[in-house]
Amino acid sequence: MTKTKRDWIDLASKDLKGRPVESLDTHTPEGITVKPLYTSEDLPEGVAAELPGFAPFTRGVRSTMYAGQPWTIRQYAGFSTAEESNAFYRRNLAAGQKGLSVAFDLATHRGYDSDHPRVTGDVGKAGVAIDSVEDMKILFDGIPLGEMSVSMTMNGAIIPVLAMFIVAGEEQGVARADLTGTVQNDILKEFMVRNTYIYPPEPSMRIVADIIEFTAAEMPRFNSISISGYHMQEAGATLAQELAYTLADGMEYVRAAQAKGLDVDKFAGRLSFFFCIGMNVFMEAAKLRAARAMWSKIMTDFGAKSERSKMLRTHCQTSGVSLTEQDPYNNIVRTAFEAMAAVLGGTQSLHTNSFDEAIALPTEFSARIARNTQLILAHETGITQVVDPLGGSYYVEKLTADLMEKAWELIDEVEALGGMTKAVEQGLPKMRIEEAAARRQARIDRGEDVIVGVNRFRLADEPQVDILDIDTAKVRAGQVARLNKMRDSRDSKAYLATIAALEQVAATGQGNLLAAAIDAARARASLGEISDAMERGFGGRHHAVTKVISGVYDEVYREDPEYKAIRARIADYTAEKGRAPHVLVAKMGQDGHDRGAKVIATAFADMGFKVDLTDMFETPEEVAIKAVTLGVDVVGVSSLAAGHKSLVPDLIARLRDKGGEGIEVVVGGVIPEQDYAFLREAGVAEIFGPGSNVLDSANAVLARISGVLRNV
Ligand code: MLC
Ligand code: 5AD
Repeated sequence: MTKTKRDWIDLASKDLKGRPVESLDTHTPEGITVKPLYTSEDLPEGVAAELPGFAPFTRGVRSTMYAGQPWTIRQYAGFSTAEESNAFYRRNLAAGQKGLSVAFDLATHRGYDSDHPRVTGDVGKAGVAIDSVEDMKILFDGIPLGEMSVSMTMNGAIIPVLAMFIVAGEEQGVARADLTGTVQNDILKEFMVRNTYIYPPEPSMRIVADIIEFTAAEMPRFNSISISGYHMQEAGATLAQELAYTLADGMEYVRAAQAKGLDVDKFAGRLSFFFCIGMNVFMEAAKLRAARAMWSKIMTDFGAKSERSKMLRTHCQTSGVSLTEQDPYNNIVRTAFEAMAAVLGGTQSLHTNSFDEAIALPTEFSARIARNTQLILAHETGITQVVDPLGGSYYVEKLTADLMEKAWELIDEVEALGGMTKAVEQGLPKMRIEEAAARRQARIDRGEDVIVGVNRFRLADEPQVDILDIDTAKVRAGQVARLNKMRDSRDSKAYLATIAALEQVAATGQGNLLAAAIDAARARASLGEISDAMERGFGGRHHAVTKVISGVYDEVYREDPEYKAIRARIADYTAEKGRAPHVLVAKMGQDGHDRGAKVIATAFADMGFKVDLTDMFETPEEVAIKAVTLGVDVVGVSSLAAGHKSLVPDLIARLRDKGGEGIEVVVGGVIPEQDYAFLREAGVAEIFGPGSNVLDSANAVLARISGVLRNV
């Protein structure tokens, strides 16, 4: 006799020895309840009839998907100089990589030439240093730009970088109409999470629209934007938030382009997307399916007629934040599962992270394993043979629908504020993501979210892995020499005229910024000079307001005995001294990753510390002045872009100069073990690497402060 759901519940209750079946339900951070069993009753209406290649594209944007053509293996990479990165790209392409994806250093991202005094610690560090067309030509030397599709992750300094790419193409003999690739050009999420903005939101949105306009008219094979949720998940967003805010950003860009009078079908087919793929395998695959269905509806509502305009084509990258410094070879396994989820979700292009990611940039060895993870998926697993293999899964179809529902709610909230530009100005999405990040950290610290090798199954002895270290001083010297040579040999009249014209386009709002910048790049204006011209035209750079949110950590931790104990210790300290222990959480250099700093600030404030946050992108000098003026006990530096070896000793020296020698300096973030001795030698009191428990860190900091005051 056919069994019913009722029969299953009875059987399960018996197996659970009387515990209700609902006790197996899990409640995800997205607000979705996941049940232990899904059946045909859970299948949303209409899904059985859906086919790939047709709107709403839930099952994939291509009719045959990987059976017809596999996804693009596109590894994000860049370090040191254009020469070194070029050689690295060529080796990778020879070994099976299919597309390029350029990582620029933070100086370039923020529109500074390598000789700018604010970027001494950043040149060539987290990506390749590019100052001019000359560098760009070297970067793609021997790589035919008419054939190889190139993605460039650039947002703040997108105008000079894309201009230089176009000129490098010209000088290779490739017309701009034949260039193929993608630029990230997604500024809204920079204001929300990634922080490599340069100008205020309004001129920044104009830049995006100008690029969409220019590429729609002149570069038919080029994707004008890569609307990115990746960094939201990295910053702690739930998958529903990542999905919703990414699509809401997309809607805002469509509006910006339409406001320029562009016909939606003329540009929408070259909008592309970028998502993060974390460890929740089925939820991640469902997220990509949901994203496609939602975008198809959104674009239909925007009046798109062409099917191509309604296709959400996406790149994916496995999650950096899911990787651990502890027992790092586990990261190979994590990345493989995440890559599989991306492929099950139907991505067009994929980057797989290297296992040493939580420690440093990939080495040749770790990059090989990361790439081979995709080659094995594509060639050995049989996963490419069938389109949307999860289609019709009761669970995945229901998750797809659940995620859509959650995401529509969040989109409605943003729309009610007047769209994403307004929502970003008011800080709503950023705040929601920071709350989610603090909750996640608290769940990890409490062991509710298990991370193998970190909060469970920890090794007694950690293996040391070889890491890539960049000599920034050497890279910088080479860059400065090349810049000087270019400045000395260029036609200064042409340079001045094109720069003045660009400034004029920026100031008046008349004309296309990219078109003007191409002329300047051709006349050998540097990246910094092009950025500065626009800055003058727009009337200045953007300064973000940093704020400590409170209460989130407390909400999760309130009843925790260890949390209560540290709160009590801080309360005692405060009563005894007549003031709370005071911490300045600092970000220095061009490192924009502020999730860690925000989580620490929130948690420490909830425990009873007095907490101040510096602005983003401070110099050591500025942080030292702030610390001394505020009279803090400790400066906590958060470093995720490898600048710690130059910035932290500099900070300690400046504190000493300014009478702040009693102020302790602690450092947290991506700090390789190899650097611990160096930092301690420089005077760092405590180091908290990735995976540090926040309560332990707080105890250590408090002990330091108490000790310091006893010594006085
Ligand atoms: C593909 N094609 C098919 C097919 N599959 N045709 C028929 N049948 C099939 N089964 C065709 C496509 O139509 C297309 O042509 C061509 O083949 C290429 O396929 P694609 O699917 O468009 O792939 P690709 O060129 O790789 O483009 C993928 C993309 C693009 C659209 C997602 O935007 C992209 O490459 N994005 C990468 C972004 C990236 O690397 N970002 C890194 C961020 S790192 P046609 O004519 O239709 O184009 C980062 C970290 C940080 O941000 O913070 O620093
Ligand atoms: N090379 C390779 N991967 C990089 N990432 C960032 N910079 C580089 C680079 N230069 C990766 C890391 C990080 C994510 C944002 O991108 O995985 O987590």
